[in-house]
Formats: sequence, structure tokens, C-alpha cells
Amino acid sequence: MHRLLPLLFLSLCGHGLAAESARGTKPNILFIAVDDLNDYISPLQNHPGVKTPNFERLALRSVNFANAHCAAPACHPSRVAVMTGVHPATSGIYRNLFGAHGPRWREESPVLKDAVVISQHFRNHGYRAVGAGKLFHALQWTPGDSQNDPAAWDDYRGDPLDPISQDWVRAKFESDAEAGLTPGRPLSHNLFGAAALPGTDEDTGDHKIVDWAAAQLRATHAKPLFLAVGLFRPHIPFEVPQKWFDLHPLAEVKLPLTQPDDLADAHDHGRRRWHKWVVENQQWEKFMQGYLASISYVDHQLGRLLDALDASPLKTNTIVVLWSDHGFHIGEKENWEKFALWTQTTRVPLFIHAPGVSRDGQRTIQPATLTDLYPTLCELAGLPVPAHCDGTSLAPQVKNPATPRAPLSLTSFQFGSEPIPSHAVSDSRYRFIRYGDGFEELYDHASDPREFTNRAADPALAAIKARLGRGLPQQAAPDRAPPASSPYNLRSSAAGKKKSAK
Ligand SMILES: [Ca+2]
Repeated sequence: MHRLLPLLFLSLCGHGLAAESARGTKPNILFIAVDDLNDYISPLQNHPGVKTPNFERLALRSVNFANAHCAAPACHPSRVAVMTGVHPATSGIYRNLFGAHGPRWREESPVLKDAVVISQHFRNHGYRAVGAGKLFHALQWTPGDSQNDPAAWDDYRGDPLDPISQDWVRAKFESDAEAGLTPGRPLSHNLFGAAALPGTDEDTGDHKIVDWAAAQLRATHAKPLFLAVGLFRPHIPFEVPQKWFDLHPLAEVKLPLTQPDDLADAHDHGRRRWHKWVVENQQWEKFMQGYLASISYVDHQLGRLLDALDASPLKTNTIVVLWSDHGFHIGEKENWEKFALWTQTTRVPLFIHAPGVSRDGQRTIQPATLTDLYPTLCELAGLPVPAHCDGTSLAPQVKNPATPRAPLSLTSFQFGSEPIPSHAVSDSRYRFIRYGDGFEELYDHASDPREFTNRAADPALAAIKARLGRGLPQQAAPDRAPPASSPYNLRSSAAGKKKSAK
């Protein structure tokens, strides 16, 4: 896809798009990833009563891509796609693949073998690249399971192959039996839950990561800086200090708008037992409170990061980009978390500020895919775009958010029950999904932003469906499995042996 992009870039780069200072130095990059953050934040307005002042602050100083979608609705494939610029439909990395200790994705997919990670690409062009927290996939509760590529960074906070598990304490909680809850909670050990953490913000992982990033911003660097910051909340478990829960009193928590029998005309995501357990145990409001509390917590951490940038020498010459790896359901369509292809699952916050270039404070509904980030940052910084990148630069929309954009967004996923991958595309109005079993869904966001009514069989929309269908991959890569034998398998690595011996 988009193999002509390097040629297009060469024709553009002489026209002053790069956000370079008057001295001709390269702009710094502040690259912020937030885990499992959906469109409830106030600049995207998809949940009543949510106030995220620091996301609003960021929106005022960037272009808000309000119709941006992940490349895959799960952490590992989404992040590999962002960090390499290679779409799942090209790589075949559609699902979470666990049990790795190193960049095993290079062996999971042949086309990723020599793909250059975005931080490495900037290093290759004179940058110092440093990172902290969750950038490639990792979880709080699986120490050492990380597909980060340590070779892609000059410096990383802590262990790049165990970037977050040491940082997060657990909340005190009752067992489900003690709490009178029925057996069958999804996941185990209360990982799918909401509870206040003991201690203060200073004891929490994302706070420590922002402290580290702030020190990087204060330091003097001989080279331009590529600083990547991966924040873990609002990912489950919904555990942050009590004060963030206090901002969202349980009695005032609103549930999402839902419609009975919404799934009657839709694909079965296979996760209804999650919602069934939540509703039967009257946990829906409590979990919504926990998710909103976690959003408020991460909004605060974003504010600290922006404060650190504003107080630093890098303030005026730094491109800022913030993205989340996918959307999130809090009971919409009887789903929780992600692993589906509706807009609730795939829409992500995406903000881009480029000094002297971006039309800050504006929003665009032109469709974007997170694989567009890699070529966008290259273009804004005046770097060539590697040939392996699938995306199309968003620089025209950064310059003028009203600029029409031809490529549709593209999100791909492999459902476990189906033989081939599923794909979803959006233009600025419609969304079309074709599943691996052939089932189709078509939604008109002008009249149905919550995708309640599937109009794939509506003759009035046949031409639109055909047009969007032409945006689906013609020959998507087959789903890849974890390599049985790999030096990056957690069990075969020295770190994995050490951890499993504990
Ligand atoms: Ca429906």
C-alpha cells in the first residue's frame, strides 16, 4: 500500500514543510502513547460530564484528528504498526501474541524482519532517541513479557524489556467470594476491576515515568531529541489513588447510551460473558467510575508532562504527538475492552502539534490510521520515509485540517473463530466492516454515530458500500503465530528463565 509515498515526499520536502527553527536545526519530538484511552476525553466528547483539562490544553495547541483509528484493536499489533509503520494487513500481526522478551515481531512476520523502528529511524538521522514506559506491548502483571526493541533507543528508563511491571502497586481488594460476587469474573486475580490504590500519585508508575521524561526535557542535549513516553493508565486494572475516584462520585456516573438488541444485526464479538458478569454483579457503574478515574489520573500526568515541556529549553521547537493504541468499550455493544472493529473499539485520540506548521486548536474529521504517524513525523521533521512504511502522511491536514484526504482509515483484526482477517474502513461519514466470515456492517455516522443500525443491506447505500469496499485490502497477509523457537521467547531467554525460577 502507498508504495509511491517516498516519491511524493521527495517532491514535497523542498517546500518548507519541515518544522525547523530559523537556525535550521531539526525539531525535537515528544511522542506520547496512552494505553487503552478511548474517545471519552472532552476534546472528543463521547461521554457526558468528562472534563479532561489537559487534553483540552493539548487540543488547543494541536490539530485534533477526531476521526483517527488504530491499525489493529489490540495492544501488540497496534503498537508494532505504529512503531514500524507497517500495517497488520501487510505484516499479518493482527492479535496479541504473548510470551516474548525482545522484538519477536521481527520473527513473527517476515516483512518486519528488517523494519526500522521509528526511534531508530530518527537516530539514523542525527537524533538522540530515549523512551520510557509502555511503547511496545507489555502488561503490569506479566514481568518480562515485552516486545520492545532495546537496540532502537539510546537510553530507556529502567529495563526496556520489563518497562512497567515494577512501577505499579496493586490495590487492596476483597476476593469475589468475600464481596458476594458470583464466580466467573473475566480474567483472574481481580485484574478486571476498579479500586483505589494506597499511597499517592508519586507511588504510581505513570507519575514516575513523567518524572523521568521531565528530567530528559530539562537536560542539555547535543542532538535533537526524540522522547517517547508510554503511559499505562487507563488500562486495566482501573487502579489509581482515591482522589481520582472522588472526582467521579458513583451516584453521578453515567453509563454509555446503549440500545437493546443492538447486536441483533451485528457481528458477535464473542465477549458477551464479560458484560453478563458485570451486569449480573451490578459492577457497571463501578467500573465506569474506575475508567473515568483512570482517565482523570492520566490527564493529570499529561498536564505534568506539558508543564515540563513548557518549562524546558525545548518548548518552542518540539513537535508533540499523542496517540492511544485503540479505543475501549465500557459495555457498549455488550463489550468490554477492545478486540472488535466498531468505531468505539478503533477510534483513538490523536493530536499533532508542529511548531510553525500546525493550525493549532482546530479539528479534522478526515480519516486517519495510526500507521500514518511514521510518515507524518518524517515529513514534519524533514526526514525521508522508509520504503517499508504503509501509511500516508497527515502533514497536509496538520497544515490545514480542512484538506480532503483520499485514503480511508483501515483497521484489521483476526477473530479467533474465523479463517481470515476482518477489516474496517472509515471515510469522513461512513464506516464499513467486512468480517472474516463474510458478514458486513455499514453505518452512517451522520444519523447513527453509535452504530446501532447496520445498513449493509440497504439498497440506498449500495454505491457507498461498494466505494468503501474498494478500500479494503485485496490480499491481506495471513495471520501470524508466535514462532515456537525464538531467542526472543520469554521462556527461552535468560531473563525468562530467571523470572520463571522465582
Ligand atoms: Ca445494531
